[in-house]
Amino acid sequence: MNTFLSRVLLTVGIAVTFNTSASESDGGIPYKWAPWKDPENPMILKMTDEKDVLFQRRDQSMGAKREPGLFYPNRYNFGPNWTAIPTFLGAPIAQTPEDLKAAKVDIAMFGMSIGDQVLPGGRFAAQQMRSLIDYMSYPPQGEDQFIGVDIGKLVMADYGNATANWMADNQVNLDEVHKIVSEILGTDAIPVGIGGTHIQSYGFMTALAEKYGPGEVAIVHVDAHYDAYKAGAGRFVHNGSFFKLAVDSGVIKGSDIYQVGLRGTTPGAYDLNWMRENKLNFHFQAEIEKYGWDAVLVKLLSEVKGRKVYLTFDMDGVDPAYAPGVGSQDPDGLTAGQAIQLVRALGIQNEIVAAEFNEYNPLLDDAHQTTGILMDRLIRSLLGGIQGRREGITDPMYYDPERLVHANQ
Ligand SMILES: [Mn+2]
Repeated sequence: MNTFLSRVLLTVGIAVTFNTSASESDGGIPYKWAPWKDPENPMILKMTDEKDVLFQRRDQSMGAKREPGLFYPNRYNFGPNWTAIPTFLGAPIAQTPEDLKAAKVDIAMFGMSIGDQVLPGGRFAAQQMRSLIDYMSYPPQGEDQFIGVDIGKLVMADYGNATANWMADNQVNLDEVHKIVSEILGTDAIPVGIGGTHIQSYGFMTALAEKYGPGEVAIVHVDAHYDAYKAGAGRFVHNGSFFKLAVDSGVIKGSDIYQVGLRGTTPGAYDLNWMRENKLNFHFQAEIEKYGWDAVLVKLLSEVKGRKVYLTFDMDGVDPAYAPGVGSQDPDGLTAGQAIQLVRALGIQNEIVAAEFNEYNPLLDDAHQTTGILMDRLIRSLLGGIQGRREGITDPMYYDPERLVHANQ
């Protein structure tokens, strides 16, 4: 149906509904003045149908004809973001699964413009990550300075954004997240989601459950928050409740969840009991303080050893001293170094099947974009670990000997 026709029908539909609605009101605004909530109104906008412009995908045949493969938008081989049309890590662009397959892409990065945070701004994170004012963010190259592995050997692509609707109840964006993650999983590439807020993890989990079956993928969850709060805000799932719905609806098992960095004012006794009953593997900041980071890291790595891993990394898991630009800050937390070590170690030890870095709020970052640059380095460290594993490194605590001893020692 074309847009004009749907607009006409929408108008007619609303007009008809004004006269035929069986019930008049739910006690709030009368339905005749609130077509969006009349349960019998056939013209209620469904966010995924063509009446909603924010979900209409572009007709790709509008572009120039080209063979499937990567598209390099920039004139120069080399240069930081501000010299270029910005993409994630300066990577070339892929638009379709055929592009990913033709170029044998290893890492398909994509952005999310979802924006439901306590302090909103995550919707801007993907674009900010493409255009950090950071001398290092030139095209994907450069050795990981801990393990001496060149991440430029991975074939990377910027796969565009997975969500367009920034105004809606963010549940409606989850279909798009699911579709894009599924598209990428259908190739040999690893989906790496960048930006947005934590609700999107639900779309990752449903796509992974569809591909691998529930229970096959371990979820490593770095966060100050446990994110298994009950439904609320008129939603089944929001950025603090997605694990609860995922477990309750059978998308994952509670025992698939491995949490690191929990602290602050939640969970309460009821939810902590739910976490225990559902066998979540949690590592509170209390455990890190009591036993030390090294011990908890070793424990976590042994718990997930041998499993496929989906990493969902909330930037507020890191101490706000290192990551001030987040949607819901909590004092204390992982240091930047601990976070970098964790993602690198996971990349080496485990088969990473998906990853996602969220809750970065660039509006609250400092002038030097400290949080954004840390998120960039976390992504690079994960990729370093993944490439290290491909090159035969097996010890998650491996260090490049060249970087441990200098010539005069
Ligand atoms: Mn959080």
